[in-house]
Amino acid sequence: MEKTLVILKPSCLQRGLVGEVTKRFEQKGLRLAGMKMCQLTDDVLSEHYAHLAERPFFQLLKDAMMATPVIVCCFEGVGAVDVVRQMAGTTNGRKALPGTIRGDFSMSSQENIVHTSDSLENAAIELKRFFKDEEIFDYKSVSNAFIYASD
Ligand code: IDP
Repeated sequence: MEKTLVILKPSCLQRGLVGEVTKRFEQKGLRLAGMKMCQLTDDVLSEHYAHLAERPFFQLLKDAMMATPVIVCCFEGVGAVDVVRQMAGTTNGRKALPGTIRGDFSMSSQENIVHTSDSLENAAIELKRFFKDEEIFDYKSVSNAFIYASD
């Protein structure tokens, strides 16, 4: 099982898509292991988006992520990092495929509804950034036998 971070961005909250997006991950068969609303700060976003620090849109991106509170989620499942990333679609909503979250609900790169971890290594780092250990729950999912079978 892998755990991955999803952030429901201000665009998700403002567009009234929190239930829709969460529903997609739940219906896919991912287990919700943690979820909370929080107001992000410039400091945590500078760390989270450090790989974009030299890009011209860096401050705009951080401002957009601070425009409202966000909801941070931890989803768990077999191959969860890649599954969640595929469900989100490519960064630019205009290029993301229909059927993906960004492809269905976004028309830009900045306001693209969700953040998703891009590797297992980064998922672990990002989950530690946004959650305390006791905020991630390891309860048993009774539906697993009907989601995974032997593969
Ligand atoms: P990802 O979110 O698809 O993993 P990254 O390249 O890590 O993509 O970029 C992080 C976030 O920065 C994107 O989700 C998007 O909100 C924002 N972003 C990326 N490229 C652009 C751009 O060209 N203009 C404005 N915002 C951008």
